[in-house]
Amino acid sequence: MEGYLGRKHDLEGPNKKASNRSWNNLYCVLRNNELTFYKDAKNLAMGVPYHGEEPLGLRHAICEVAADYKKKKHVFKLRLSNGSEWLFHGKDEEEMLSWLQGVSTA
Ligand code: I3P
Repeated sequence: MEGYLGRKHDLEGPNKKASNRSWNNLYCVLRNNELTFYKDAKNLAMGVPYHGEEPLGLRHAICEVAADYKKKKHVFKLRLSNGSEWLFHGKDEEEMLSWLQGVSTA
């Protein structure tokens, strides 16, 4: 699946806050157990990931509704096996839940 989500990097590793903590609206692509980010669909077509980032490997990742994050609605949290954590913001509940399901079953 693919589409736009807001993204915030919360933790870089266990108990280590990410340095860049701002929200970005990114074109997200879920394929082959990996989540890759692009500035937009055009950059996906050109194969140019956002800021040259490596894809996030979802093996052993944990994904759940971010019930403790109160500043926005429709946010889910992704914790990777290396301890890094990311927040994702969908435009509505349905979009958030479909990504949550997709990422959980990746
Ligand atoms: C961050 C930005 C984020 C904010 C974060 C700030 O500043 O305002 O929106 O997260 O707060 O550090 P900057 O863009 O200058 O990097 P929230 O929207 O969740 O508040 P935080 O450090 O408390 O996570």
